[in-house]
Amino acid sequence: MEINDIKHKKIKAWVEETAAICRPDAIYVCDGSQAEYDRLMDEMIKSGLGTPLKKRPSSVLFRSDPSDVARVEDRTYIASAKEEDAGPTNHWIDPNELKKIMSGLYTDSMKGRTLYVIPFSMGPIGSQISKNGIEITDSAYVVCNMHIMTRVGTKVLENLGEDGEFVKCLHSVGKPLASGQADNGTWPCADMEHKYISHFPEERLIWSYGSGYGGNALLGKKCFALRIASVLARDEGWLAEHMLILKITNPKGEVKYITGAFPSACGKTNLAMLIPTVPGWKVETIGDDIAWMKFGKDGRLYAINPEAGFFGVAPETSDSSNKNAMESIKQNTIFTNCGLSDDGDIWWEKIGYLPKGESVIDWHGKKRPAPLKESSPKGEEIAHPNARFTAPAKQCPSIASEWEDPAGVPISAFLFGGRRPSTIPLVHQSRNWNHGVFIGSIIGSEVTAAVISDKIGQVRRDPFAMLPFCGYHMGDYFKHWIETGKKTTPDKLPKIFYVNWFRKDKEGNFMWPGYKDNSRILAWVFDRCNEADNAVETEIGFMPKPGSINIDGLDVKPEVLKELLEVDREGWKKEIQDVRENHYPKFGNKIPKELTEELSALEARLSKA
Ligand code: O2Y
Ligand code: MN
Repeated sequence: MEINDIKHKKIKAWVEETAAICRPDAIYVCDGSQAEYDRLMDEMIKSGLGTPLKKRPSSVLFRSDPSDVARVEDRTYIASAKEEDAGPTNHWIDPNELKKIMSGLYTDSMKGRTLYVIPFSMGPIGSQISKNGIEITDSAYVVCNMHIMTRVGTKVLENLGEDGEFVKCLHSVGKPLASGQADNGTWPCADMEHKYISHFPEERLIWSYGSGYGGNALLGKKCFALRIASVLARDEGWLAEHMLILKITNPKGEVKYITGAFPSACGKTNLAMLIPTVPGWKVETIGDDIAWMKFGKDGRLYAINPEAGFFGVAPETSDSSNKNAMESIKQNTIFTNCGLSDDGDIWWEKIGYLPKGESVIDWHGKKRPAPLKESSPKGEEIAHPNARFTAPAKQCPSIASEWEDPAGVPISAFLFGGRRPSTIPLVHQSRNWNHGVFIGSIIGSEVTAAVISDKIGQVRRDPFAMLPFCGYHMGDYFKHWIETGKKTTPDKLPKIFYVNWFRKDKEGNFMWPGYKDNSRILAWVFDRCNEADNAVETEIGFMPKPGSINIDGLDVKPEVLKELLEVDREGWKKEIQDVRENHYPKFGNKIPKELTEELSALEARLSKA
């Protein structure tokens, strides 16, 4: 498609304006077809950037530059008009100053490259909950990833018509080519100090420069679907959350949908694709990372997964940790920064088997002897620890038939979790909505020796798992959650649960098996949503009645389960002190009074007991 085929005047004008600054050699408007995807992939393979995988049909491996392997939080900005609106947990720069710096960088930045226009929809096209975006990029790798992660092409332009609303997403890898110069198979990107991942919330605008990787470059995901969408959600009265979405069916055939927010490294993708061990129950996937939720006419919250694919962490994904993910990546998958084995397949640490053959090529592109162990010392990994697969969600065996329902699915429960070796029990339910918002506001994970830090043992709080993704002041975000609870009757609101799969005993061993057996907790949550008589009221909320968690066939002793489900009063008192002295003060006077009231009420209940 050509630029003159664009009927939407504002889109056409924006593309022309951008091209006049970035000066690409060519402009191409993506139609979203398979032929387009195949052509761009072929070009990247011919140029030496992509390596086709003999063992996986239509799948290609890419290796990025070592400076470009993950989201760059230090270079991520919320350039709101007022600094106060970005809040203390975001990097703020004056939008005019930032635009000046970045306009300089964008000038001539696409020379020698093609400017691709990607019309995309976050969510099923035409859904009342979905939103459109246009990403301008000079990276074919980004175009192919966007094909998988979003709905791309002519059908989106048709949906936009002549004046539909869209979010402007501008991306350049920041590596212009001189005449006759080529990348020669190397990953184009700019130096770290020139990478900028910038958000202008008032203009619903994203400018990304210098990185071609993941969340920095696939602008529909973290930049749009969370940072900009969280602002839209606040202004329009809905929720844009960093949450997976699950469908659960009980042995009677009754269905419920739940969402869940977890900080990173808590097994969110594994939970999203869980194969239950509890007999008669079925768990299916609607989404693994992001949920957009709006109230329906019936007063319930309906969720869609705004994405169409998974951008999952590869290392440690195996048939035993996540069989459904392994099935999802058998074909039509883009792999980035994985190892390559002699038989032409990808390989990564803890994939569940050793690579075939005598050598492997690591993520740097270096040939090495095939490993004899499934794990590698830190810094010597064959696959980068943040190596990724990009796979179509429809390839997941556990994908629910209604995952693309434009109406969304009605949500019965929210799960909040974290990696907490002590204090937080296996599961408890909030007393009410505001208490649940309080729980969401304090979640986080304990810093372990796996990270070099002087904060070992301290809780790194990640409210609602949104710390790097909230596009405005987190105190205002808490307020938005409190206000959301007033929009319908309490019976229609999702019930809120706090789960912790990561309790450890005195010897440092995990007390709960986790993974598939988390289905036993999901079953209890499900029954709670039916007001089952399976809970007791405690100071911290509702907890499972003895015998109400099914542990048949599980190697967990009843006394261990009892300990997992006890209220650790001393631990909670320390928790309250940390929230009061260290966590909430970060948000200044923006902390809603409802949350400090919840904190005091919890303290009072614990001191009475
Ligand atoms: O490193 C990146 O660019 C990807 S980050 C990511 C990808 C998929 C799902 N979640 C995340 C995250 O950081 O939460
Ligand atoms: Mn995520």
